Formats: sequence, C-alpha cells, structure tokens
Amino acid sequence: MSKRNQTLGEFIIEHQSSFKYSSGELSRLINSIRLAAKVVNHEVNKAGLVDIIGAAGDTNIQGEDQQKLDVYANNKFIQTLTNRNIVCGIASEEEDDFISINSQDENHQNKYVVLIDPLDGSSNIDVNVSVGTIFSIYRRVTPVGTPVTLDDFLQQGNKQVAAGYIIYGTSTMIVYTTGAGVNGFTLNPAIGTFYLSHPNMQFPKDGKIYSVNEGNYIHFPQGIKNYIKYCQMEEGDRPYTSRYIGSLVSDFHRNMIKGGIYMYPKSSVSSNGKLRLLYECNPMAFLAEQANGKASDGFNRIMDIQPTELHQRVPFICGSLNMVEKAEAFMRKG
Ligand code: AHM
Ligand code: MG
Repeated sequence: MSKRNQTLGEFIIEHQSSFKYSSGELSRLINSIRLAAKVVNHEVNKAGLVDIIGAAGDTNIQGEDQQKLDVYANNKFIQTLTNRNIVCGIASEEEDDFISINSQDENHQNKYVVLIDPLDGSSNIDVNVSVGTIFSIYRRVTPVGTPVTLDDFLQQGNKQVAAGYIIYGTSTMIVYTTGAGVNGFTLNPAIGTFYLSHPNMQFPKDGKIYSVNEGNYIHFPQGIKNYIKYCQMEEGDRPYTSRYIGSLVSDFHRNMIKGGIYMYPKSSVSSNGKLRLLYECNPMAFLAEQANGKASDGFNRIMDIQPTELHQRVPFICGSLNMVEKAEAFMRKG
C-alpha cells in the first residue's frame, strides 16, 4: 500500500514494534488521543454556529479567563484518557494540580503520564483562527501500582516518549513523534479518518519567516531586539517575512513546513515569557528536534531544563536550526 493512503490507525499498528518500550500501551494511548481529537474537532468546527463561545466564568491557574471550548476540550481529553484506563496520571494547563488515576488500585499497571494543553490559542476561536491541542507523554518514574507523584510530571523534556499536536485549521491534522521522526495526518471529515499526508516532516535548515509579537518589542531583551532588526535588514536573503498568528501550534506548523523561527522571549514585564515549559515548550521542542529544527530559551536547550513546577513558564525560541542558532548568537552578545 502506498504510504500516502495509510491511515493513522494503520500507521500506529505498523510502527508499534519500533517503540522503545513496546507493550501496545503507547499505541493505545495515541489511539485515545486520536479519538478525543475527533470529538473536540467536531465541537471546535461548530464554534461559529452554536452559542458556545465566551468565557465560562472560571479562571485558570494563570489567572486567565477560560473559554467554554477550553473547558470542553479539557474535559474531553481527560475523560477519554481516564475512561479507557490507559494512563496513570494527567496534568493539564487548565487544571491547578495533576490528576492521579486509579491511585487506590494496586493492580493498576499503567506506566504513562500525559501532559496536555487541551486548546492552545483559544482567544483566537471567536475570530475563526486556528487553534490547537498540544500533548506530551512520559513514562512514570515512580513504581507502577502506586499513586503518581509530582516527580512523574516534573521530568526533563529529553525524557519524553512521545509528543504532538492537533491543529484545528483549514484542515484538521495530528502531527506527532515517538522519537523516530515527525509524521502528519490529515482528517477526512466525511469519514472521520486521519490519513498520513505529511510523512517525515522536516524544518528547512534556513528560513525566511520570523514569528514574534512585535507589539512587545519595547520590553524585549536587547539580544532579541537586535535579532529582529537583523531579520528586517536588507542584506542577502533579508529582509525576512513577518508572520504571527498568535496561536503557537499554527505558527509552529507553518514554520516547520516553510522554514522559520518562532519566539516568545522574556520581557521586562514577564521575566519568563508566557509559554509553559511542560504543556507547550517541551512537546514543541521534541517535535522541532525530531524534524531537524531546534528549541532554546535563548541560551539553553529547552529539553534539558529541569522543571520545578507544573505551570512553569520559560522563554521560547524554536524553529529552523540556523535561524535559532543566529538568534542565540544575538542573545549571547546581549
Ligand atoms: P494560551 O495557552 O493562553 O492560549 O496562550 C498561548 C498562546 C500561544 O498559542 C501563542 O503563541 C501566544 O499565546 C500568543 O500570545 P500573545 O497574544 O501574547 O502574543
Ligand atoms: Mg496554551
């Protein structure tokens, strides 16, 4: 069968034995994410039609208003992963604390924890701009059959077993890695099946797109300001093109296909930037490296940062290898 006609279900089965720890558990986990993605996709697509948009009245741990669809996506992913008895713990950007599953059951042998940003960029929903789900999967470090602890979640990104995102865009896609490259699958909504549409995705080594919220320019570190000026300078293949959707998954996805750099640096008003290490930066960094790109906080590899808290934020620079290295050089010069 041509790879291009391969469904995500077939792909998961075919590649199951190549996983480092091949018990079928990780395959079932990715299958559950696929299922929840379809359900959330259905709801996101209806956003313009039904009265579901707007703050639900709750405020999340970061003090931001939750949109109703955030709540829906959060519940749907947690429900799907819990009901199917596949993971031992879940942490979500929308939950204050992690969730321990079947912590009372000694026979509970599940090994994986999932960290998830159920609907990233949700402020874009009411203007019909793409949003995404980001997920990150680790093996627990505490013994199976015991309740999970914070240590199971505060692992360095380099310990990830799998990571990916779902982009609810002009097409809905799942893009993920299990540490053997990055593959993208596009949903045929008529029959509810994801097909392998983007095998072995790679960041071009160089790019011409820079993505950053330039409205914050005045607050950026000098190194970032200088790099932005470099991008705008007329020399060689520059000036580069500026593209910023304000939806990490969409900006990342475009840059991976076309070549580019995404930056959410620290600033004088937010000392660690905005993005969360565990739910956003680590999974995107794993994907970037698996696609021959790079992810950094300006000085260090994102996946080598030791997390100290669930909702920790870090500066994030990610994309085509040469562009990220250039931005790092500007950061070092200050
Ligand atoms: P969220 O998790 O509250 O949705 O915030 C994350 C989003 C990213 O998708 C996006 O890149 C960034 O916030 C945009 O932030 P800003 O509006 O400050 O540029
Ligand atoms: Mg988010």
